[in-house]
Amino acid sequence: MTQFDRNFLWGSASAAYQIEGAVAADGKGESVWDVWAHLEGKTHEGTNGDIATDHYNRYEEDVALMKKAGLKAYRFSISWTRILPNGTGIVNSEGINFYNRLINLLIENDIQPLVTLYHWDLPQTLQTKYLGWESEQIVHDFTAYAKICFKAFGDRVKYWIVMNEPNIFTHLGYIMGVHPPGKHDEALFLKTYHHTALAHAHTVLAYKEMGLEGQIGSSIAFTPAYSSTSSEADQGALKSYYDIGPWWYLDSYYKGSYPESAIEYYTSQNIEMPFKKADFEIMKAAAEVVDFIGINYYQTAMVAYNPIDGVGISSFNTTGKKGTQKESGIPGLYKTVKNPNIEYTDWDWAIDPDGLRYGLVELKARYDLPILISENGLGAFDTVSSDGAINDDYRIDFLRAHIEACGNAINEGVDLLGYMTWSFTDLLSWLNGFKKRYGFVYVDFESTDLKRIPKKSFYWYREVIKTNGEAL
Ligand code: BGP
Repeated sequence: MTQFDRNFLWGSASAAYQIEGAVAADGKGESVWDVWAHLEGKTHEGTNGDIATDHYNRYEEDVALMKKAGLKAYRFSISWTRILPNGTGIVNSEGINFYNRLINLLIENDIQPLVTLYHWDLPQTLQTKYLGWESEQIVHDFTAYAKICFKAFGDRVKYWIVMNEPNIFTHLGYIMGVHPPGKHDEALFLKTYHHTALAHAHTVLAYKEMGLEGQIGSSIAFTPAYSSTSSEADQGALKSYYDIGPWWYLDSYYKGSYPESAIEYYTSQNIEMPFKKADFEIMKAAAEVVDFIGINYYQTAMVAYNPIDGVGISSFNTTGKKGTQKESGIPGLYKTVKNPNIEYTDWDWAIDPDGLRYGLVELKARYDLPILISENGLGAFDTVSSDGAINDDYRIDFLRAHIEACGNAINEGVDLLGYMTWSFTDLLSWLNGFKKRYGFVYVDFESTDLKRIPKKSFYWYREVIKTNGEAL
């Protein structure tokens, strides 16, 4: 049995756009998501975060529920446009006040705040002015915003997550075209990703220069993979998958370089590389002082060789109609195929707890840094039974198996700082609307009072935390 460290951070995570609502309250500026979600046909059932769970107005009730659940940590993101309505320039003191109130309340309730600086809600002004992440100017402006946050909250916030899933928002925004700004351009994808890596590096260095007491890292969406057979072709596909995918994303943040074989691949496709030599000095300097790797883990992939006339990137299942996800890949390199050995969620995400152990062990071997699981959870359709209860045993099973996997990884030498479930309350899913639920607390989105009801999993997680992972 695993002994979780006594300071192990048991918690849950959220993001500003997905919970706060109050999109124009108290001087908040517009973000790219405030605009995107209102464009015809961009989100499932036309949902948006205008109200979301109304956490901005109900944070006291939400923190009281967190206290009741016994959370040791709560990860949330700061909305850049609450602090700087136009992305740069004048600071909106009401934005600072809101996060001060939230942070102080968490601390009063013995809940450690883990703060994400960027969870995708880019100020619209910067998108309009210089195309946001496409311009290197963003690196400067982001770092300036981060420093404002460090100054305002750094005396109390001891864990900072600079970027949330830069690999996802650039891929969805610049290859698949389903997140803002809705483009399909591989060179821009590489460029914007590189700018996130630079923004992360400059921010980490700025934080260290300020001499504040705390830890800093970024969270990457990590999907470990297996090859579909042991054939040379499939093994080669697996290597391509890792070099173009996870290692590209993680090496740039945590080694300060990109995998050579992936650079060769892009060059062979005549895609211009976005970096300058000097960038790597900054990235390497940050990689030397960064404190932890954040990973958001939901699933694994199974990878097979993809012939040159094979499948390209395909859209994904956003409806929850199981079995509608198609194969997707890069012709000539690899494609993801269905794993016959495991179950899938209604959104066709592979349920693979041991993949978490395996992935953590891989990360330990490659980077040898402490790791924070900054997201893990099950998106499902929940129903309220006639007695008012939400019996989400499937979520309990999912989380139990993943916590066991954390324990196994710790036993294999992984230094794990904590485990944040996605999410605490139900919230808005960017592309899947309000029906794909992840929370311990049900939110009745049909009612105007957005009533909160703790689910069965709420009480289960409370016991897990109380016993420090013994009562699973
Ligand atoms: C991660 C994001 C979260 C959250 C989660 C669940 O990629 O960091 O913001 O949305 O995934 O994803 P989804 O809402 O698509 O089910």
